[in-house]
Amino acid sequence: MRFGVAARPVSGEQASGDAWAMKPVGSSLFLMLADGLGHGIFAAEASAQACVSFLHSTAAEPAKMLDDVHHALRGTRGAAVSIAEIDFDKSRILFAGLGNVAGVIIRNSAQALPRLQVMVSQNGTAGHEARHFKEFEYQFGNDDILVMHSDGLSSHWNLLETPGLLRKQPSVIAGTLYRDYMRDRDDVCVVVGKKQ
Ligand SMILES: [Mn+2]
Repeated sequence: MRFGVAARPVSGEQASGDAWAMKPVGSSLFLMLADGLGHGIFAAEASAQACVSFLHSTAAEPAKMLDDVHHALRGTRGAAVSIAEIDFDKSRILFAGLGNVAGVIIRNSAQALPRLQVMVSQNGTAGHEARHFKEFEYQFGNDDILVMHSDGLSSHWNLLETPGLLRKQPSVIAGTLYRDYMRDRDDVCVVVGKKQ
C-alpha cells in the first residue's frame, strides 16, 4: 500500500496540532490521525502524545487502541482521534474514531461509478470525554482508496468530479484535497492510502 500526506499548521503557528502515525500489526496496518484541541504548542503536545501511545499500545484492535490513547491523553488538552486497521487478509478496514477526524473510503471499481463511504466516529474527545469505544467494519477492495483527515479540511469534498484523479498517486490525491478544500483557520492534515 502507498500513502500520501498533505499537512501544515494554521498560519501564525510553528507547530501543527494535527499528527499521524502508522504501524504494522500481524497482517494488518494501523493508521492513526489525531487533531489536538485548538492549535499551537499544546495542541501539538496532545497529538504527539496520541502518536506515542498509539505506537506503544499492545492492543490488537482499533477500539482498544483508542481506549489506550484516551487514557494516555489525560492531563493534555485532548484530541479528536481516529484509528483505522487495514486488514489485508480479509480485505476490510476496522475503524474507531472519537471526535471529528474523518475516515472515508472511496469505492472505486471498474464496474461502477466511484462513491464515498463515510466511516462512523463516536462523539467525544480523547483524554477528556469518551463513553464507549466502538469499531465498525467496512469492505476494502483492491481498487478502493482510504482517506483520513482532520477538520482543517472541509468535509464537503468530492473528488469524483475530477476526471482521472483517482488513478493518480495517493500524494497527488492528498495534495489536491489540500489545495481545493483546506480551511484557513485550522491546522490541516490529510492522509490518502491506495493498495498497489
Ligand atoms: Mn482541527
